[in-house]
Amino acid sequence: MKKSTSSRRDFLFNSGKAALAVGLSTTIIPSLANSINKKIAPLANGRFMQQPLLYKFDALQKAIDAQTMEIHYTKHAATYCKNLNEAYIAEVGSKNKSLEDILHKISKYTPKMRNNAGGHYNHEMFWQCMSPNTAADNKPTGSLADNIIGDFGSLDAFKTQFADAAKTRFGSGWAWLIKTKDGKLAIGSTANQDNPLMNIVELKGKPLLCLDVWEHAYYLRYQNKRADYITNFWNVVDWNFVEKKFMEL
Ligand code: MN3
Repeated sequence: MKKSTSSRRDFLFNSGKAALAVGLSTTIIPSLANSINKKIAPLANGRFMQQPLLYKFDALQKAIDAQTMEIHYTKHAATYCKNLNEAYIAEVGSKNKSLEDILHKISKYTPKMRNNAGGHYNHEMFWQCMSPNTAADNKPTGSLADNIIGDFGSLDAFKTQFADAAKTRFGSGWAWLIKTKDGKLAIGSTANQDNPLMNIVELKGKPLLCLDVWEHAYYLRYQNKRADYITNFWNVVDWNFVEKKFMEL
């Protein structure tokens, strides 16, 4: 089911104009790397779009197979984006609201907005939390590492707690590392496409790292073994991205 480079290029061409100007045949798209931390804002006509992936579908095989990545990005995530745009037109109309603004006040909106605003935000973040260019002993560094050890005791304790949150989320949802209002790190999970920016969830804070534990994210390769998927996720976590999110105000 692996698509050729040209059909992937066609997909990206059709998915939005921002994809056009950059070199899609390269694994990394440097011009987009700088936009990672920018807010996901609606286009002038009220439409959101998926960011092009910063790597190829088969680039994360240390954790996720190419077919899963392709279906996940081009079907599941694309549908959340499309449905978010429909909800935005119906519920926000011509006003200019960022995705974050909507998520912070999600209780004012319909379940369609909740599911798809969350779905779009979560997937856009998930792709950025992973990188094919990780070392064999992939781990956090710098002040992020210091804070992980300070707040969880050790890196292993942190990983165990995160894995437990991901494993014990019943049904579909996400595991998160967040920064709370008082600057501490915290771990938890949310159901379905909810996320820590929403005013209706228990786990509130700034998302730093997320893991999709919907079956569509791992079932082709791992079937019922969600724990193995979580273990391999550590191989591809982009700790530089997580640290940037942590350092942001
Ligand atoms: Mn998903």
